Parts: sequence; structure tokens; C-alpha cells
Amino acid sequence: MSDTHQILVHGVCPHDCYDTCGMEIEWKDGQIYRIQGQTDHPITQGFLCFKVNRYLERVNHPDRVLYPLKRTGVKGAGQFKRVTWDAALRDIADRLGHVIDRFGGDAILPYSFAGNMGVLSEGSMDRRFFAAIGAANLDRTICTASANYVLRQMFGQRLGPDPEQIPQAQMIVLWGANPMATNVHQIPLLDHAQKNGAKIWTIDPLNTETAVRYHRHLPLTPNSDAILALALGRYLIHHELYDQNFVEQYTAGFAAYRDAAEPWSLETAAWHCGISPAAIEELALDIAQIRPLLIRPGFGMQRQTNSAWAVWAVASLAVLTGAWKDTSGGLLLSNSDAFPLNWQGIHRPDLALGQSRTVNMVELGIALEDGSTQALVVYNANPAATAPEQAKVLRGLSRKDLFLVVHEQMMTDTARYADYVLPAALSMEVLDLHLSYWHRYVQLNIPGGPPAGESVANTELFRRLAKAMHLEDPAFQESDADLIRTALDTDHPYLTGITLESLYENPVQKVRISEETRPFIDTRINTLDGRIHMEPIGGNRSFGGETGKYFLLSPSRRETIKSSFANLESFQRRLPDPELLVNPFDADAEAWNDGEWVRILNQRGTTKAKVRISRVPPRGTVVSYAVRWNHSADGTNINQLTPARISDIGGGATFYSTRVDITREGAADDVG
Ligand SMILES: Nc1nc2c(c(=O)[nH]1)N[C@H]1C(S)=C(S)[C@@H](COP(=O)(O)OP(=O)(O)OC[C@H]3O[C@@H](n4cnc5c(=O)[nH]c(N)nc54)[C@H](O)[C@@H]3O)O[C@H]1N2
Ligand SMILES: Nc1nc2c(c(=O)[nH]1)N[C@H]1C(S)=C(S)[C@@H](COP(=O)(O)OP(=O)(O)OC[C@H]3O[C@@H](n4cnc5c(=O)[nH]c(N)nc54)[C@H](O)[C@@H]3O)O[C@H]1N2
Ligand code: SF4
Ligand SMILES: [Mo]
Repeated sequence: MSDTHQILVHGVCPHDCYDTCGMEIEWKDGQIYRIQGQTDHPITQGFLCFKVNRYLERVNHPDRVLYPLKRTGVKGAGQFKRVTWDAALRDIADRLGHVIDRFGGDAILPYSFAGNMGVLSEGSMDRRFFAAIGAANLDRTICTASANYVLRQMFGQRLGPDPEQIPQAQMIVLWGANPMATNVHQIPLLDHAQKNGAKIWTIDPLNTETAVRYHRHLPLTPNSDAILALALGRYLIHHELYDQNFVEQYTAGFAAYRDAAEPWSLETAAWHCGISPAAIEELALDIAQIRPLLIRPGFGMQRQTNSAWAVWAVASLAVLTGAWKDTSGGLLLSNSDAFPLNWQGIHRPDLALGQSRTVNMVELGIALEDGSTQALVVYNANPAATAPEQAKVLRGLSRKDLFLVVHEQMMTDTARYADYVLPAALSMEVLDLHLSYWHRYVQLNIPGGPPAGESVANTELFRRLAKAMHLEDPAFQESDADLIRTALDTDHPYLTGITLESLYENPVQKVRISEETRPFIDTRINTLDGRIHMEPIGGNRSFGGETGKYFLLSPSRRETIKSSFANLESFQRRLPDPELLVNPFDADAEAWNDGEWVRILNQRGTTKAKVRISRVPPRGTVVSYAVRWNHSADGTNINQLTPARISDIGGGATFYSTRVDITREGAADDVG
């Protein structure tokens, strides 16, 4: 590329977000110069969000890692010196080889998530590499594991209505979702539905911006979702307001469902959920009577101990009501299986050396403390800030005998503990294919220039590591273009005609499912017997051990995506200190003042924050939005408090099943 001209390319926002926006990226003199929402993109509609509007701050941030770095100080101190790629790769290959010889391949643990959601960046060469060295398997559970499990059990796949149909729905239930912060391109669609006369309910313990924007808000007690949903189902059954024809024609397990719902009368449920029986009845009647009915759960409602139970009970409402019969109706929780790529071809599980242990990523702290892990390779994630039971995780990362390699764009809390930090390219510098877990567009992200400094794409990192470890399989020589061709190499009708070449011509293509197609009515139900299964799932997990006085919720915040963007100066200036939102009644009862420092603690850990008196949390619940960098505070954040307890079924995370005590800062030593 010549250094003087200006070019415009199609990019895709790589961050872990429902919206997977199309972007117009302008490069000038070899630098990223301007980033805008794609104007003619049907979902993006020319605007980006609060965070990505500030992307140039991220591109040019002083925390960017641009060269391979080797640790010189103690772990966690963040002291490094620059080394060459050759030297770094040679030493890493030696040390991983040594672990394999002494402890076996599965003493090496990869840890990654969705820092970059590109198909190649999220998981391709890396999967091949770790399979071929016999590394431990990582169960990537931290976000949606319970929902995935339940959807597969009930429907055989993760498919929902097309979000572009939302304006046609007349009754919408946003259940544990806060799209004003996390899914901003859903807002115009919801507003449109509202203008068309739709009634929109928000079911969330918190009085979020979303709850404030739409008609009705049901502030249920945290983690009482399954009970509410079962009470709604029971009401519909008792009053013969459910869709008997649909249940007979399409489902199995109705009797078991009915039995499970039976204990939950309006009164019993109202007591558990902290709302009035009349409010539940009003919602039940709306669900029964208004069509099309769209139930839109967020992933927020499944970060609880009985997560699978909650998802099952809520999803069952979309079945019981026959909501799927309308094109804009049903359950919109995930559209991930609208993209049937050649996943085996990308991941190549056949390269695996044999059986390796599997680690649930929620339990990273345990895997680092129980002696099973000698080397950890982190990319696309920042577990020092985002994993639960942080005290354990940080102790593990500090282990002198742990060999830690981190591939990153930024000097994150995790990178500071690394033996080697390797520089990761920005998505704008890398060819990749993008899907969405919400909408139905396949997109090509076209780089406008080469990676800055000596940074490399995730695929290139693992190509280099494979070479350094003498892995000869041709699978490690495939280029990014080859990988995309492999990914799209399928006969599935949803992907007909979508090829790398056609994506270069038109980088935003809808999967070939007609907007009129109703999931599970017009498509096969992918369970063994071709029926939707209503039998109860989960619900038997005890919440034991959580004794603190307050419920702590730590949902997504508008200004960051988890820890990403929390190091931007604009964010630090706006919100320099960690904050804890508390209800005015609680503040009054405890005589806390706005702006006062408090210590938050429980059996797992402790962190501090400034009180902010707010009407967002109800009485008895406090809120700290996820998440800040430890390093920008006292070395800790809110994940000191969250549990690594696994959900009832599916292995999911339970961040929102946390109780805490709160003391005035300074008194912490007296409590324990
Ligand atoms: N701006 C921004 N956008 C993001 C993210 C971000 O961090 N910031 N994160 C991205 C990621 S990784 C994900 S997974 C998605 C998540 O986005 P969402 O699906 O919206 O989920 P959360 O933000 O986890 O939580 C949503 C709501 O669930 C509520 N909630 C908490 N506990 C309960 C409960 O027990 N029952 C019910 N009914 N509601 C409850 C919370 O109060 C919160 O308002 O957003 C993505 N988009
Ligand atoms: N308290 C609390 N904790 C939570 C949650 C919560 O609701 N509350 N939510 C949980 C959820 S839903 C999720 S999904 C997890 C997310 O947790 P993480 O997966 O740790 O997500 P991020 O904090 O966004 O960190 C992603 C990192 O990937 C890096 N990155 C971006 N692109 C690339 C790339 O191309 N290559 C490489 N090598 N690195 C890249 C970014 O710089 C960033 O540091 O957090 C969980 N943690
Ligand atoms: S974070 Fe989400 S809303 Fe923001 S630009 Fe990226 S995909 Fe769009
Ligand atoms: Mo997530």
C-alpha cells in the first residue's frame, strides 16, 4: 500500500455484542483515520454506540502492545523488555515443550473468549494448535452456556425470529436484557414496534434505561425468573388460555411441564418474586391475548445459580402460547445456528492427540490452584478482570511456576502477569468473517492496511507457534483467505452463494432464510423426535453459602464491553472511581452519603467503591457495572465478590447470584 492515499474499506465491529455492526473505515497515510457506522447497513443504520464512537482513542492508546515483550519484574508488576519475535517464539516453544515432556500436553491450558468475534479470530488456528499439542480443552461457558444447553435440549438448535421483524410484534417481553446499553441497534426496532402499538414489558430487578423507556416494568427479585415464568404458565393452563393445538401438534413433555408449574400460584410466586399477584396476572393476560408475542430474553437472566431452569421456564412460555406461529413471534434469545458454517473444518478436532481434560473457564481460579495447570495461554480475554472469584485467579496468575503467555492489544490486568506478552493486531488490520448471535447477516471484514508495529492476528500467532513447535500438518499453513473458504465450504441452503469472492463484492449478506420463515413451524425441529421438548430442565442447585445482606448485580455498562474500553481516558475521566449504586432507602438506613467510600465484601474477597445513591437498584440490591480494570483501582474489581459456582445445568456462570456485605471503608479489617 502506498503511504499517501486515502482508502475506505468495509469493516465489522469485532466486539462481543449482539449488534455486529458494519463499519466504514477510512485509512489515511497508512493509519486508521475515521470509523463510522455503515449508512446502508440494515441493522447498523449509520450509527455506532457510545464505546465504538470513541474507537480512535483505543487505536492510539498508550496501553497498546506493539512488540513482543518479556517479563523483567515480578508477576503482576507489568515490567517488561522488548524482544524479537524469533527469541520469544523459541523460548515459548521450549518451555511449552518442557511442560509437555514433564506433565503431559494437557497441563497446558488455553483461555480465550470473544474479545474478537471474527470466525477466524475467535477460534480457528488456535483450536488446531491446541488440539495438536494435546492441550487441555477449555469449556467456553462464561457467557451463554446455560442458554445454549436449554435451547438445544428444547428446540435442537439456537434459532429465533429475525430481529428485523420486531416492528411487527405487538407484545414484547424484554426479559433480563438491557438493550439501551448492550444492544443499541435493537432500540430503533423496539421504538418502531411501540409506534405500531406494541406493548413492551421489561422484566428486570433494576430500573434500567430500557425499563424506563417502555411501558411496563416488572422489578422482580433477582434470580426469581423461573418462578415467575412458571406462575405465568400455570395461570395460562388453569384459565385455558394456552395454545392447546400448538402444544399437541409440536411438543413433547407438556404433562411434566404442567406438573412443574403447578406449585406456583400467583400468590406464592408473588411472594418469591417480590411483586404483586395483580402485576403477574396483568402480564399473564397480555401474554395470552396479544399477538404477535415476542419474548426477548437477554443473557443477563441466565447468569444465576438456577440458570437453565430460568431459561427453560421462560422459553416454555413461547411454546405454551404458540407464539412461534407468527413470523415476528416466538423466542429471540439466540440466532447463532442461523450460520451453519463448516465448523469441523475450521476447528479440526481430528488433529487432537487423544483425550485431554476439560476445564470449565468459570473455574479458572481452581484450575490454576489445584496443580493441574503448568502453562496458560490467554488471548481474546482478560480473566484477571472478568473471571469470577478473582482473588483465586490472581493468586493463580502470580504462581512462580506458572508459564503465562498473553496475546493482547492492550497491557491489560492479565497481560501484566505474563512471562511473554505478544502483540495482537486490531480487527481493522485483519481479514475475517463475522456472524452475529442476534441478527442474520454474514459479513466480511476487510483490512485497510497491515497490522501496526509487530502485532499479528490470532491466526498468525498460532501459525508461528505451530512452526516453532515443529507441527508439520498442512492445516497450519492455511492462509486467512483459505480459512474463510473452508468456513464457507458447506452445502447448507442457508449459505448458498455466500463465498469469499461474493463477500468481496458485497460484504454484508443475509443468510438465505426468508424473513417470512417461522422457526420450528416452517423449519425442522432439530430434536431426535422432531418435537419441541417441554420437560423440566435444571432447578435443583442450592444457593447455599450466600449470606451477605445485599444482592449484588454487576451487569453490562454502556461505556465498556466488559473490561474492553475501560482504559480509555474518556471513560476514566467520566468515571474515575469504582461506583456502587444503592437505593435511597438503603442509603438512608445505613446512613451512607453519596460519594462516600465503602468496602464490599463476602467470603470470596473484597473491593471498594464510592456510594452512588440511585433509583436503578431496588431496596436490598446494589449494583456495580461490569467491569473496571483492577489496575486503575487498588488492584481489585467487583469480580472479587462473584462466585465461580457453576449453574444448575450446562456449566454456566452465576455472576448475578452474589450476596455481599458492605461496611464503611476503613472498618474492613474488623469484619472478615
Ligand atoms: N455496552 C455494552 N454492551 C455489551 C456488553 C457490555 O459489557 N457493555 N457485553 C456484551 C456481552 S459479553 C453480553 S453477554 C451481552 C449481555 O447483555 P444483556 O443480555 O443485556 O445482559 P446483561 O447486561 O448481563 O444483563 C441484562 C439485564 O439483566 C438483569 N438481571 C440481572 N439479574 C437478573 C435476574 O435474576 N433476572 C432478570 N430477569 N434480570 C436480571 C440486569 O439487571 C441487566 O439489566 O451484551 C453485550 N453487549
Ligand atoms: N462481574 C461480572 N463479570 C463478568 C460479566 C458480568 O456480567 N459481570 N460478564 C461475563 C461475560 S458475559 C463475558 S462474555 C466475559 C467477557 O470477558 P472477557 O472475554 O475477558 O472480555 P473483555 O474484558 O472484553 O476482554 C477481551 C480482551 O480481548 C482483547 N482482544 C480484542 N481483540 C483481540 C484480538 O483480535 N486478539 C487478541 N489476542 N485479543 C483481542 C481485548 O483487548 C480485551 O482485553 O466477562 C464475564 N465477566
Ligand atoms: S459494540 Fe455493538 S453496537 Fe457498538 S459498534 Fe460494536 S457491534 Fe455496534
Ligand atoms: Mo458475554
